[in-house]
Amino acid sequence: MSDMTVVVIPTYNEVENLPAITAAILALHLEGLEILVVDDASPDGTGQVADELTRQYPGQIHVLHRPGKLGLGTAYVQGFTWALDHGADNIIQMDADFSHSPNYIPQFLDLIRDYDVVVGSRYVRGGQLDKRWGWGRWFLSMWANSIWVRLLLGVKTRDATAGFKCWRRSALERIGLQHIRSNGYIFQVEMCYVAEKLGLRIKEIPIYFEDRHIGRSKMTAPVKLEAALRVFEIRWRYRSRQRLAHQEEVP
Ligand SMILES: Nc1nc2c(ncn2[C@@H]2O[C@H](COP(=O)(O)OP(=O)(O)OP(=O)(O)O)[C@@H](O)[C@H]2O)c(=O)[nH]1
Ligand SMILES: [Mg+2]
Repeated sequence: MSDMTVVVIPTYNEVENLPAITAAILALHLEGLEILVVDDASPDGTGQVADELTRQYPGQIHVLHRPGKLGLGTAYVQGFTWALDHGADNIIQMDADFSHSPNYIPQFLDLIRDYDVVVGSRYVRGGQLDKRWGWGRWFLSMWANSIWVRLLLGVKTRDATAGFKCWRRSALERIGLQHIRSNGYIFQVEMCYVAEKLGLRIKEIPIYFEDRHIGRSKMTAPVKLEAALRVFEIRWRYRSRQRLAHQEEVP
């Protein structure tokens, strides 16, 4: 029997992107692959469109509705937990806005046989940011990853803020999602940090990160600033290795 994979897509106001991204994923025709949409009562009606998709592709597309914008971190924790309960062997996380091309999914699934986490990375050799990015935006993103997160937390992963990843089931079980506290965009950093501390085998592969074509970014300046400051919170929370001890217990 082939492995089962769940692709978790959190959405907030992605009404135009959702049908297209789910179609592109299903067009890969990967056996045992299902999609879970986690929608936060998007005012633009993404949730209803997701419901229609579940009827159109029964058993292939699923949706979790949450009552309001509760944040990216808890959307992932809930989505991952659902995927584990559903029996997934591999769990992929990606955005709805086509920044994460579904075309990398087969490569992720190939590599996850030998690694615990595969990361779609903008900052390894061959990785690329959208050509339309000005140098200011490029510099800020590069700085956030290479200097801020890597220096403050000592992570080795080049793209510590990456949102395009594939997790092996056992990796998420080891991490213990109930221990993850970060909500918002810093969730990615906490997961990366804990994965490294637990000694999980991480593989970064280069991706071309394309800007969203449709819809609006939720990544505003105050959101970026908050994420930058939350790095200190992670550092504080994991100041002693005690914090990770329960995750290291061998059952
Ligand atoms: N369920 C849920 N999804 C969210 C929330 N915030 C963002 N998302 C989704 O998470 C993904 C990433 O969000 P984006 O707004 O694209 O943020 P980003 O990719 O960091 O920023 P840009 O690429 O500049 O647009 C998208 O699929 C969003 O719809 C949230 O609070 N709840
Ligand atoms: Mg995006």
